[in-house]
Amino acid sequence: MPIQNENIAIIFEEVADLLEIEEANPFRVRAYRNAARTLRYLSRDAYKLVAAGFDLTTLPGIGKDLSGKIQQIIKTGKLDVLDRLHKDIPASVEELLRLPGLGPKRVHILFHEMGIKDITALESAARKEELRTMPGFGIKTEQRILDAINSKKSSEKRFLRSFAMAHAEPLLKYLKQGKNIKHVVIAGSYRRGRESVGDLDILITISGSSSSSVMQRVVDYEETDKVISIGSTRATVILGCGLQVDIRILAEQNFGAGLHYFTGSKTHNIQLRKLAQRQGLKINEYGVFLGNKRIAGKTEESIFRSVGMPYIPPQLREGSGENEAARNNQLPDLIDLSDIRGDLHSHTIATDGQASLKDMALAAKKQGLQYLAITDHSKHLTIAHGLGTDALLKQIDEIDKLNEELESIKLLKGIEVDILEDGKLDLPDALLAKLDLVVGAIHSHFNLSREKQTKRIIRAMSNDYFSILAHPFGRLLFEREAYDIDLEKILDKANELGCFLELNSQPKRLDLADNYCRLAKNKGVLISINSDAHSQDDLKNMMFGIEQAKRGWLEKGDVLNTRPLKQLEKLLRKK
Ligand code: DGT
Ligand code: CA
Ligand code: CA
Repeated sequence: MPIQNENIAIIFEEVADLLEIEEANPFRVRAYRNAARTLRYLSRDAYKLVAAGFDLTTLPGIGKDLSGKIQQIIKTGKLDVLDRLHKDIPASVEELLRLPGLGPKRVHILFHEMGIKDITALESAARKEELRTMPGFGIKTEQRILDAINSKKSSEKRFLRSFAMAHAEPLLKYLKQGKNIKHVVIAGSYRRGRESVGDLDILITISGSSSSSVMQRVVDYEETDKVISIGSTRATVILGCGLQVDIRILAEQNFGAGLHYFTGSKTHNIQLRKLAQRQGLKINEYGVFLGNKRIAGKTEESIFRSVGMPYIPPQLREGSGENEAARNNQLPDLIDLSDIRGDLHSHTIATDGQASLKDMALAAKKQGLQYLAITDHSKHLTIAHGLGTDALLKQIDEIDKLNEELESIKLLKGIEVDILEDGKLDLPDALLAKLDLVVGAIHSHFNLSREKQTKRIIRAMSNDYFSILAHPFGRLLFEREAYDIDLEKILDKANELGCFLELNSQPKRLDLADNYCRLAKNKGVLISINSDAHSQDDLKNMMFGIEQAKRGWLEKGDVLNTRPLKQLEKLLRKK
């Protein structure tokens, strides 16, 4: 994709910042900043102007030198002067610029006069009260820097979606009970269904004008631990669990525009704003404007409609093609929890689960499922008391018997079999042949090379009885990195062999990740969204998997376990 004006502007601003740290000629610094501004306000793409032979020096603030630099960026994506500056100034020094209160002048002093190269050094200097005596600093600035470092630290902390949900939903309920409160919605990454959130962004509309009583309600909430800031329409608090909550009160007529703006993502918003600009429209958090006339903003639908688009579900709003798809009427018809017919990965007390076969079956029936596959661990996974041949044969019998008495739910006989280091499966083929499906998983040797790990999985999938590759990357959010595999190769092989990949719905796993779901979809490999339940309650994990699947653009047809039992059995037998 050709470079956008915004990106050229960002490069110029970075050059200006770095030059200022180097105490370059102020006129030179200003020239870059002016050029950045010109590019931002330019209504046409610079790369198109250049391609058409347009003379950039006719633009305000662009001389011969800068025109040449713009052309270099368009041509190569790089800029010599920036490369040189990067050699002299470490990235960790540049990062200091992003702390509120620190501009290039102060960073110059920190870097060149105090030898401070990163945030850690800065924090320690501030704690030792060494900053306050430097020119342009003082006690107040020193304190502000410490505050900024603290808030940066806490803002970098992210929380699992499931954790955020456990604290967000009660707060939402509490707020809704307040009188005068009309709408309460959680926007931001939470609404976009992300697997983790940095903070919660809550939007409220009220009847009447008593915003202060609403803010008081937030402060009075029993889980509110600390009030960071509070105003008439905005408040930021920290809950006892550590989650930060940003609360904004919006005017009813702007609700759609505000909801859209604060749902983000930022990238989506910027793209949509640009698209609107080309139609002569301006979008901001208060609405869509044609000149001074507001033409949309009460609902989100009205925002999209005003730029000629259907409604884009929040889970797609990442600036990864959804705006184009919407314009061409090619948005996916996203899968919904109600499309799920069964669950193909679950455990019982026979291994590390907490419920019996029957209890799991009844719980699945209660969830409205038609089938539930029991896939306990195999013997290699000793910490989970994995099943050997005899124990599995016994379970097979039990399931057959139980199925005779169960109504409107069928248990499928399965196993979560370990994929051994060499790619062989942990149980003999003759035994696997007796099952309805085989879910294969890696639980050891995470550190093999990409090539070896990929080969290992492909060898496992090539087994005649292998059905589904469980949690393909083995990642645990905030705990364990994914192992290294060539997913494209694995998907191609899965296609060839008639295997499926899992989207494991455990909130810590959510593996496959959204972008990989999308890749699987594009390759035509069906995904099985599984709860990996270890208890009756865990069956509800499915909802987390569904959010991730939506973020991966999956439709009903892309998902294996949306099939009714008969069709599923056919697909499993195909192999
Ligand atoms: P998080 O909290 O890190 O998980 O991610 P978000 O997406 O919830 O980000 P957050 O809380 O900083 O802001 C919420 C939304 O507000 C974000 O998705 C888009 C919007 N927003 C915030 N700052 C800006 C901005 O500077 N420009 C634009 N266009 N939108 C912004
Ligand atoms: Ca947020
Ligand atoms: Ca926020």
